[in-house]
Amino acid sequence: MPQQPIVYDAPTPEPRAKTVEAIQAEILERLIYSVGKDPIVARPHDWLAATILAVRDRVMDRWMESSRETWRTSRKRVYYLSLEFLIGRLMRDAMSNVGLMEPVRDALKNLNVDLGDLINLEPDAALGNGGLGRLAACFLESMSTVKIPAYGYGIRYVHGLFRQEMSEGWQVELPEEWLAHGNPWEFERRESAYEIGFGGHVEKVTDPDGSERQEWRPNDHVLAVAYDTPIVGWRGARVNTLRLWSAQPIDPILLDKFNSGDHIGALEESARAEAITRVLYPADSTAAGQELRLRQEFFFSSASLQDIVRRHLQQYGDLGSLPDKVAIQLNDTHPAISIAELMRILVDDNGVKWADAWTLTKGTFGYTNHTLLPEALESWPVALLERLLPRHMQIIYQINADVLADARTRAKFNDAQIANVSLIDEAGGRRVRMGQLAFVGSHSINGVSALHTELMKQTVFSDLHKLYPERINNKTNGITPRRWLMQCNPGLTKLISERIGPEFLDNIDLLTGLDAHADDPGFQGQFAAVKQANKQKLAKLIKDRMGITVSPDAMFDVQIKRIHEYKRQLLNIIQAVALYDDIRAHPERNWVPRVKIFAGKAAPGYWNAKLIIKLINDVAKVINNDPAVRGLLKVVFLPNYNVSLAEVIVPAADLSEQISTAGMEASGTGNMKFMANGAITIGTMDGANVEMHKEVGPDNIVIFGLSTQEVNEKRAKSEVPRGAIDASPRLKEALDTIASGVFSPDDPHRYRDLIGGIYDHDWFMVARDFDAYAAAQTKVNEIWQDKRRWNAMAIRNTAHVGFFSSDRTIRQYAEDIWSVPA
Ligand code: B1N
Repeated sequence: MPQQPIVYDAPTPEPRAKTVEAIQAEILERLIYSVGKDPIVARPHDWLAATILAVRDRVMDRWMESSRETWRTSRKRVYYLSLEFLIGRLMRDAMSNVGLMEPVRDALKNLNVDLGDLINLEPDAALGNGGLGRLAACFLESMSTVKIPAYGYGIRYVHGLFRQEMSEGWQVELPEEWLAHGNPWEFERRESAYEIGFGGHVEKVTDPDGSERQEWRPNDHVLAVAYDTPIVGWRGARVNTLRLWSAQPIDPILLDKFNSGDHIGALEESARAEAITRVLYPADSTAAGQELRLRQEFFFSSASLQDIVRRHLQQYGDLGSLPDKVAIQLNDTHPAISIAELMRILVDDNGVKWADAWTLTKGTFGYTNHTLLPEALESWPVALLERLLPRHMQIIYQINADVLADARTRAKFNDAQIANVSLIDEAGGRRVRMGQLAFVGSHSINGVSALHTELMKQTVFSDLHKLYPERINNKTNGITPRRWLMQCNPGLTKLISERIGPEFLDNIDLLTGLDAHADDPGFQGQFAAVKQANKQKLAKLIKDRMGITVSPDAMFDVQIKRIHEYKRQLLNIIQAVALYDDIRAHPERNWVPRVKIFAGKAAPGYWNAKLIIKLINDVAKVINNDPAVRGLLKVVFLPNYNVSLAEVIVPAADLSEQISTAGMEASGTGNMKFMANGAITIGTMDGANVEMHKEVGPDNIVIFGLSTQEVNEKRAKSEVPRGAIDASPRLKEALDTIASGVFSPDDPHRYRDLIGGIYDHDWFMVARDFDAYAAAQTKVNEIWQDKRRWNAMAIRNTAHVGFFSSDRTIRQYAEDIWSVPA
């Protein structure tokens, strides 16, 4: 039965006052009554907790009002299902979005506490690997900002992405402990708990009316418990919920075992259940492939689906209206099992006819693809699915039978095409392809940049695209300008406000107003002064953490992102070696002083990525200690890259390295953050770089290298890069220097295989793009030496970043995919 919450018109307490006095009083009150600490002995973490609670209180009324409004108006809800949410710190974001920065700063000052210190104390919620997880976090903030009723659904990992330390230049992974001091942001919702089944068998049951249906009888259950975090939009426009699921045992202790003396065995179930949400898989752009990962995927999919269906039934009483009131977006294939789970809930639990259930399912789901890399496309062995989720495997077979029948009869597909669209990969030992499942079960399939979407149509999904040509669409990624401009770069935000007025804060497209000032020497000077101040801050951080002195007058040349061969940190460091050789050979030339800054984590099992980190550190050690290049070249690898570190590095960058092999980076989003903060991009025609080039214009970005098509041709011909290497003495010298052990005298062969890969096949086109890259770097130097030109370009980058706001992206999802007004 539809059920309206009874109390929604009941009077509620007045929203908390936002004056300094009120906030100060409440921080103290929270410290004493919630944290339980006497102000005289309170430690910084206690003040942080008290402050977060006071800030959180000022979000609660908007949070409740947002959800009441959705009930009252029967608006459609959007559910964003993602195995990753890389949100980082929340306090500054929340304070800034509800206009509390200044009063909280003053309140704390009166209490002798520095707000900046507290901000830096908050742990990052690193529940994601990289771009995909950070995109989900930007989307949450934008959905609140553009006032869409939305929920993020994911996993409350006890340990987020590992902490990276360096041991003699090698990456070492340590557990990350973001919950060590508790998490004042979250609300545990014991009442929103669902049983999640695994294993068992399927039974045919006959209902009293004589109809037959399948029923899944799992033999293993865990409990999914909800934890809610408020996500505040700009100016508190709306507050949405991030609901993260935690796995708990149904029976916390097996008393039988305990009583019989098996004290460890008594806790077995508990340990098994909690293992599901204990740790985030650290692989970025690769499929994890283990059973625990599949358990994570089903666990959070099933909990979310049960929650969505329960809420829908509570409000509307019937499932026929599901696609009108519910939009579920699948962030890559990680939650794709949701499609089979919704079918099971509809058909088995609610008696909906198969064909109707399929229409409802397709109407409800949208799927976003984030990568074409073959190693990242998820597939699960049929045998594993049969064992873990037997009913879902049956459902997948049935879906597949329907799709293949459609392909044969309507589209007249041949055998090769049938094999391509099949949900079952028969080649490599029978596996279920999750991309195919997500595609056929969704009404919309989108890529994340124009180029990537085109490539989706031509490659992995070419035959599915022929079968369902209206489904693939593009939604170019974006970033939230609140976190990635206003919060991380208050100096620039103030300067822009003074110059073109503060209206851009609410309408990012107004940044184009800066174009008119790009050549104004006065404004250029102010713009450069803000950059210089940000660089000083980063220089201090580098000094404090690494003991390396860098000059803020040098060009800060930055590549920060996950370490991956396709992202080509190797190309960058080889060019640094070539530059090092050049400077030593020609010290008399007019060199542009550079600091090459790297940061990023490697997947723990990805040997070449870890070796590239070691190489960067080995090269840094030699270069930074060579008096011959002092003041001209430094190389810095900053450990433990995360959202908070990015918030310091991005505003301080002069040059943004976006140099992936063309066709391999689906979009990139770091590229957009640098653009917003007035860095100039050196990049390939890949991912969203293509659209940045279009938005900012060819004169304001430095593009180099092979196109996607050229890369494909070279790969198809299995052409060896010998020619490129022989033609480039600088490249050859740099490669030979590295391979011969100049940077690794303790282990001269350390880089032999890494460099050998470039000689042998050079899959990532490092050799074949080297000369173009080096020439592009020379061009960058020339621009740098013409300060007025550089500054004008930098300003124009900020001016044209509007398109890359995630508000724009979300509005397009809302309009084209979700059919919700924004
Ligand atoms: O998603 C980002 C894009 O901007 C990047 O170009 C893209 O590489 C990234 C398996 C992934 N694609 N695939 C993943 C992450 C974790 C995992 O377990 C794959 N990440 C991306 C946002 O669209």
